[in-house]
Amino acid sequence: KSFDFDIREGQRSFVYFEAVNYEAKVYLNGELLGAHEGGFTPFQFEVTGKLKTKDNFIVVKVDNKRKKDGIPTLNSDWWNYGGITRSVHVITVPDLHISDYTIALSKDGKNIEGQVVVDGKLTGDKVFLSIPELKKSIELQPESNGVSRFSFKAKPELWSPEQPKLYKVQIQLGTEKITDHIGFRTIETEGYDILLNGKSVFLKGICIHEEAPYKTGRVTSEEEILTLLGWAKELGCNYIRLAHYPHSEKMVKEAERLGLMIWSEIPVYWTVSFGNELTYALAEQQLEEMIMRDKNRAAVVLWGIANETPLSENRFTFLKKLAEKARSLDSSRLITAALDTQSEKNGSKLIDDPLGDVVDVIGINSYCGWYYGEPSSCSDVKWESLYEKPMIMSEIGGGALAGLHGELNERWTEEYMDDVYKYNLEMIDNISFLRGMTPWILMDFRSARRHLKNIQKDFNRKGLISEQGEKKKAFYRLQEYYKNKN
Ligand code: GCB
Repeated sequence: KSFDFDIREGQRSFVYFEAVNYEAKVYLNGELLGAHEGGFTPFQFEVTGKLKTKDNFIVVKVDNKRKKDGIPTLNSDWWNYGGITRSVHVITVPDLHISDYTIALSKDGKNIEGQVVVDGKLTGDKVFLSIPELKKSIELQPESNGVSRFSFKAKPELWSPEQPKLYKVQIQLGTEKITDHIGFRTIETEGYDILLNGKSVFLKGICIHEEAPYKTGRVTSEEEILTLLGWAKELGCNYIRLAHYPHSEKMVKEAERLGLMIWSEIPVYWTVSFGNELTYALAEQQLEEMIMRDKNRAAVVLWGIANETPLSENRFTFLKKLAEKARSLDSSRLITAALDTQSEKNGSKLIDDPLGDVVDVIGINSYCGWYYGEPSSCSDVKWESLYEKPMIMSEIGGGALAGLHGELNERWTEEYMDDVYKYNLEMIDNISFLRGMTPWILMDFRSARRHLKNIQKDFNRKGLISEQGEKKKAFYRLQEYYKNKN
């Protein structure tokens, strides 16, 4: 659809894409603006001086071909919807404008600190930052590179799942005024504990794919977001794992408003080309775009850098570098990865993946009762770890077709799946260093790998809820468990 544009002196304009999966080439009025690779994070191109007053056309050539050296790679257990999957915006700002800001509570919890970055020619211009509710208002003088840092004493009411307090923050530069709603909290680990605002917390979570309830396809509306997050709240969650790629900004913001802590990850999934430098560069770019987008979201407590990546030297080098990059971009959050490699020691599972040394929190995916063992054997599975770090069970679970009932030993029935949960929850209670969990998964989701006739019908059936909103038995078991869990 063509659009008109009001061209004004002293303004710059950008075309901003929330997400295009997977490769995008963007043209404005027949001229190539640029290209982008990576399906779940935002990017923009400047169009100042290129827009006409009438009949502008933006054309996006999208290629969703799977690539061996891409992130993700050829193989994934989700339907990788292609195309322009999120909104596109034309943004206009003054020549001199605020291009970035980071605002957070300091690690010791005593100050609010951060920086505002301005872009454009400075002639003594000042930036004003205010948090009206805290009666705080400061004036900043950007340095010649446009950056102004600040730190001031403050005692805000802290953001937490019980009290997801957000403060209105305003930043002003000339006539430009930006308003955000920001929460303040600290997150750290101490031994086996995860400390939110200095207190040990157990992350009661669930994994979520960005799959729309009822209609399937990608989540596009606020209503769909609220349905998914509403179910997570109903389950008793204080935490969610947004699998296996960055979800929309709206999803993150709504979760924050509802008091759900977040694990957000990039699709370094299974066997990507760990030996390929270009693949590394792609992963790093997605990591950076994810962090840049959500660094002001208090709800995000964990950056996930990988999921179920088989052991190799190349993989270790790749992921170690990625973790270092994440820390250099954002030293305030915890780094994690979902691991599925461990040894057996005296009948116990021993977490000894070398990546355990690199991450702050160890995620473990383990499908006892589904991919190995009888459900009833799971309560006897014991876990040990080489690392004195918190562990999160980042995936456990089993599948069922909603409405299919039968004996406990009949796969795909709600009873079987419920039994998987029953014994896995007993196993979980025996792991002294476990500080959180996100069973797999909130809702059934489409996958090109799941063809079992009459059961899967191209859906992964490990959802606690079907894609038509029917809750399975295991939903209520986990709900009961979370109700009694501190
Ligand atoms: C896993 C993967 C997840 C799959 C799930 C399954 O371990 O991390 O993406 O969908 O198992 O259902 O097999």
